[in-house]
Amino acid sequence: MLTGAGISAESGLATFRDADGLWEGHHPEDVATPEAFDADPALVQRFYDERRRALPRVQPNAAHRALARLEETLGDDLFLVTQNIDDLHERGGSTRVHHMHGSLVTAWCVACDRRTPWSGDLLDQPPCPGCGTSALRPDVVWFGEMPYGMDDIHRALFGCELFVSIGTSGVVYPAAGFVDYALAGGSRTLELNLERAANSDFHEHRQGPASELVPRWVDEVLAG
Ligand code: BJW
Repeated sequence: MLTGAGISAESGLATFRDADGLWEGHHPEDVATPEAFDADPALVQRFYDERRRALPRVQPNAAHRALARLEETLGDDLFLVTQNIDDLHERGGSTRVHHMHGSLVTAWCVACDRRTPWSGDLLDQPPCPGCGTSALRPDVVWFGEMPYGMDDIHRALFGCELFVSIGTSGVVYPAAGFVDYALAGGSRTLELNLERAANSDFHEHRQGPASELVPRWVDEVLAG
């Protein structure tokens, strides 16, 4: 199971590429690359500080909660990987979430490589609780960087019974290639999205808002 920004849209978090999305006010290459961070760390820290500050103001929606219900029944048989850096899956009740693009609620010290739970700003260059240097950056994966946990993800994907993609545009790799990887392993594939994604080789598409599609689909699965 792969989720993207669309699953959090109805909670009030902007997607990236939709009209009024996060990129509307920013060029991706100005805020989501290591080069951008080197060139203008304050701009990049502000972009992520604002998004971190927004988290307490939003709540998980019915789609997040439905996936938590599914996990209660399936346990380790559900492998949930999200591209989202928000914490709405966890706050919706999911306990086994793989954040392949990192997380807003941890900070990464590039000096000592320690990751620390974080809820405040990073713009003012706070010291790392581990080594005391001011080398904290958002613990997120930018373009050109290696997403987290790829070995585990590939192991879970290949040969899985069903691969479900929820609310992602299918333009950012490697996540956009997961459907092909699952298909190569013989899996059935399903897309739940407001609009068909760019990588639309799924066996089945259901079109609509995640807060409606996901609970309905989870009910079907749980009913057997
Ligand atoms: C709803 C809804 C509702 C709305 N209900 N649905 C060619 C081939 C392969 C790779 C590349 C390539 N060219 C370049 C690359 C590499 C690059 C890449 O993919 N670039 C593309 C732009 C072409 N990828 C990388 O660099 C990745 N690393 C990598 O490949 O490492 C390998 C490597 C490394 C080094 C050397 C050599 C190899 C890293 C990618 C990191 C992406 N990072 C970001 C930022 C993370 C931090 C942050 O959040 O700021 O991740 S970019 C941004 O896009 C973010 C997202 O997770 C990601 C995906 O976005 P998502 O979730 O799909 O959102 P949207 O807005 O695009 O779509 C929203 C969807 O929701 C839409 O479909 C709507 O319809 C839907 N929706 N409302 C249901 N209510």
